[in-house]
Amino acid sequence: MPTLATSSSLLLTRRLLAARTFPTSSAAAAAGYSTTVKMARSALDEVTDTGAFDRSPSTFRSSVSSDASARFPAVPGRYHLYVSYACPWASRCLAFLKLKGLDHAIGVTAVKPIFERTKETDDHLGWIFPATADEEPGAEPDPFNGAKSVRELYEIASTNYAGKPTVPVLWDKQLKTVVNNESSEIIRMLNTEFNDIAGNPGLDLYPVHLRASIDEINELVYDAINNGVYKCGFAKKQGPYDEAVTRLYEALDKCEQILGKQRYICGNQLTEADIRLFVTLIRFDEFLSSTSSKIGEVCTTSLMHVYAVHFKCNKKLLREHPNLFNYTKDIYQIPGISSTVNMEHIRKHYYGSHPSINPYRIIPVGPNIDYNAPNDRERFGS
Ligand SMILES: N[C@@H](CCC(=O)N[C@@H](CS)C(=O)NCC(=O)O)C(=O)O
Repeated sequence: MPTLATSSSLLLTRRLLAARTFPTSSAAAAAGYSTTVKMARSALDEVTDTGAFDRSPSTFRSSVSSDASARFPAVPGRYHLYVSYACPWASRCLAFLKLKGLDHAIGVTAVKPIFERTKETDDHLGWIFPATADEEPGAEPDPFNGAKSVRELYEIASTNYAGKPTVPVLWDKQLKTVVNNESSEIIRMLNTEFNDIAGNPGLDLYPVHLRASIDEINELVYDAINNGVYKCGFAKKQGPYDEAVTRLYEALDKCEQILGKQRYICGNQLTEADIRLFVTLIRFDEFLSSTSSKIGEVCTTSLMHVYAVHFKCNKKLLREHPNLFNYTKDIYQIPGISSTVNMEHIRKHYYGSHPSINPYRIIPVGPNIDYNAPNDRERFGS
């Protein structure tokens, strides 16, 4: 059994070997991007010959900095976040925007939830902007580039982009390019680099004294839970599914145990590790609650249980883990967080965008869970 460190370095080596080059646009070159990326067209294509899902690394990895002389200085109004409300990775960025009080400084545009053809000239399916603001509640046309798809944004940033056009995208309106499309890095920038303009600059979700513990939990949670549910759902052979589902439930059991002793996953203080865990947990079982279609607006309710059903993570439901279940409610009830959870988009996306998993796009019914219901987490103090 390889150690965590060994398995991640093996993964890194494999990914570096798989990398190849693509030409960058002048904007991207001016922004100083590396030209080496691994190509892939959609997450459903990222399955190896063994039948296992193998996520490719994000491509754009520059940073916004609090230093005014930096290439990407943290100034209000310059950056925009393109998201899907369905996407857990994008949702963690939305949660940081809310918690840090940055929604006045960084705008958000959400795509439509169901993948569509992004071009008439090929069959790529991906994220699409609606043509008008009333086409799909919560989704809006691209206000800055008039792009039809997220793929078009990547093509503005990099000519002939053939990688996976993912969300979230942290977009620089001034240089018309993607600053960063890796949520784990975007949340760190939101945590520290915008403090001069943040409504809540004192909140540090990656505090120095907890970093070792946060890093350790993140490694477990990313591999076994956040990405683990995708490894279950996208596996094309029984063996990789069995392996992923075993690791997933071992990790959930570990988190369940930890949360029996303390309010949050790294102690009695909310950290980024909680947000990273929450975005997967909230997509696990079905859900019934008021949700928002756009940050701040409340709209309809819906039922779903995406990972338990669609991704075959059904050994045990979230609500059968009392600590994890109450913890999910606790995080959901933090002011601002529920407005980042749009169950209608989540449900439509997963059941509607993966034809090889759910060819008829049937949305299963489920029992109702109200994540606004009381929880028992204050027993660890507030
Ligand atoms: N590592 C990236 C992953 C982003 C990602 O995979 N996003 C998905 C949505 S949940 C996506 O945009 N997929 C597009 C596709 O599969 O074509 C991050 O954390 O930002």
